[in-house]
Amino acid sequence: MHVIQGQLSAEGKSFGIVISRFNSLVTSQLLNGAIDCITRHGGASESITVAYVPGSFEIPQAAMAMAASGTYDALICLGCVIRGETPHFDYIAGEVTRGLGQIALQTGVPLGFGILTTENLAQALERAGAKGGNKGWDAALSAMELLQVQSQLKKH
Ligand code: INI
Repeated sequence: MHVIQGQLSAEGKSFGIVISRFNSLVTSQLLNGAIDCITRHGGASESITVAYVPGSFEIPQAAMAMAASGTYDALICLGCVIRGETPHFDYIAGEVTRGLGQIALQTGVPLGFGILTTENLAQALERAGAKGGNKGWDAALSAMELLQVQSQLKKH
């Protein structure tokens, strides 16, 4: 039996992080979580590049450029879309999710999805370093694990 499992290690790997400035109160905490996760798993802070974009709608465009550059072993995308009084939320949340899914499949670059989609600010803050954990940390860990799974699949 062959079992392929990703080691949780960031040693020697380079990471590209795309972060939205919109709702920066929340996204800055997601960024702290992602960086903390990478460095506590052996990654070097010099191997992390952070690209800021205006809002979540722009995240896929920057992520695509980073993925196409071939410079990064894995990408982590961080954003926060909070529901308002209009259908705007649904369009942005749908586009960023669809766009990042496409980039992940088309480029094969491991991509951690750290986009919060919440009903209100309290729910977002809960998931950005409070009782709901830190989804930036989780996205970094997922990208790292997938990167290691892919490298084992290539060797297998
Ligand atoms: N961008 C977000 O990241 N989160 C939001 O909640 C949000 N809302 O609600 O409007 C948001 N809008 C900006 C959007 O992502 C683009 O930056 C903007 O439309 C310019 O293209």
